[in-house]
This record gives sequence, structure tokens and C-alpha cells, in this order.
Amino acid sequence: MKLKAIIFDVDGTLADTEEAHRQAFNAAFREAGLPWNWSKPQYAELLLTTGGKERIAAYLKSLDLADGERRTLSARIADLHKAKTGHYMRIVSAGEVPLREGVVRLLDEARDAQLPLAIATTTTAANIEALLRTTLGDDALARFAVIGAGDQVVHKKPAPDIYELVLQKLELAADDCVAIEDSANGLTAAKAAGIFTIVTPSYWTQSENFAAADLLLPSLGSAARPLTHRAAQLIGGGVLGIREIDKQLVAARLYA
Ligand code: XBP
Ligand code: MG
Repeated sequence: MKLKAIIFDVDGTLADTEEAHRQAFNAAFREAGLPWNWSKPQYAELLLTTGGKERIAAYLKSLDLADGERRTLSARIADLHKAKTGHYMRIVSAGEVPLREGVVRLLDEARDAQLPLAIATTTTAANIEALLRTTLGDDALARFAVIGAGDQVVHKKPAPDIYELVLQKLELAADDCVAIEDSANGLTAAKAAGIFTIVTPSYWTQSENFAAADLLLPSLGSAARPLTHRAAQLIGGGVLGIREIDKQLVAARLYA
């Protein structure tokens, strides 16, 4: 088998988490006495900036503010984001965000086959822990050989840095790994690191451009909700398993 590791994005890929992020941002703003309340359409645009602190900074930039007020608010970003992380962890720990279709199946299959798994995300490490522990149990983090997250790199997605860091820690070549992403920013990051990238778009990213994806599927597919039509035709079945991923990787490298 050519495939030596699968690297997962978290937000939008393992779970559709962005509504929980949005609510957490708004809760933090409210608590801080700020009159900010990000609507869904507004959040869809703000999502183009990855990273929570960077997202608040991008929002501030869009506001018409006096210099002094802008400076004061900028100095509050770190604290606002800390409060947001607390709210997000509370929402996720309450079990309100399930994993996406086929994720548990693929993770279990990888564990049984002893195929290394990794995470490459822009979100804060504590958020991943809350999501994985709640959905997969206390030993969930141990399923991942490497977890690359948040501020471990200076330049977040679409820069390739987080993927490059994860590859380095895995001690594997980009050529032998596959990334699973949900967004154009994530796709750009993984491809810039030279990794074969499968995209399963999420609610927030479905209208983005995925022309650069090596494989585009509505989900990973599960026994309860298998892939159909063209997606099933592409991978030769209703679920994307390790064998199907390896086949795609081998074919791509063969004809590159
Ligand atoms: C996800 C994100 C994250 C979360 C917020 O991007 O952009 O920033 O929305 O997380 P990707 P933090 O899925 O491409 O990694 O607030 O913890 O930064
Ligand atoms: Mg994502």
C-alpha cells in the first residue's frame, strides 16, 4: 500500500463546527459588552479569514472606527478569543456537534489497519480535544500520531505551513499522504504542501471553488448513507475506505 497516513482538517471536515464557533464568538462579544452579533451570511464571509483571532481582527478592519477606539479594541482580541474558546468548548462538550457521515467508520478502519492518522487545523488545540473526547471518548486524542493546530505556525491556512509541520512530525513525504479538507483555504494549504487532497464540502463551504481537488465527494459515505451516482462511480463503491483512498493515490501518482 502506498498510503502511509491520512491527515484530517477538523472544522467542517471531521464535524460541521462553524455554527458552534459563530455562537461562541457572539457569546464572547455579548459578555464583553460589545454590540457585535455575527449573522450567518456575515459569518460565511468572515470564514474566509482562518483562525479566530485573525477573524476578529479582519472584522475590526471592516468597521469604521476612530484610531484610538481601533487600538483599544485590537488590544482586546486575545481576551475576547480566550472567552470565545471557553464558550465553544462548552457548546461542543454538551454534545451539540456530531461527527460527519463516515468519519467514525474511516477512523476505526485506520485504527484496525494501524494506519497513522494526523490532524492539520487552524483551530485552537483545546477545541479539538473537546470535540474528539465528546464524540469518540477519552482516548480519542491517542488515535492521532500528530496533531498540528492553531498557533503552532505563524501563517495559517491557506499557507501550507501547518501541513508542512505535520509532515515533518510524521516523518513522511507529502507524496505518501492524503489530506481530507472541506474548504478552499484548506485545499490550497494542503496542495501547496504537495499532498493529494480529498474535499468533502461542508454547509459553509459548498459554493467554494474546488477545481484543484484531487477528489471531490459530498461526504466520506457510510453504510447508513452511502455515496451514490457519480461519487460512488468515482471511488467504486458507496463508502470511502482506506483501500479506495490508496487506489486514488496510486493512480494520481502514476499519471502525474
Ligand atoms: C477553521 C477555522 C477556525 C475556526 C475558529 O479553518 O477557520 O479558525 O473557525 O477556530 P480550517 P479558533 O478548518 O480550515 O482549519 O477560534 O480556535 O481559531
Ligand atoms: Mg475546515
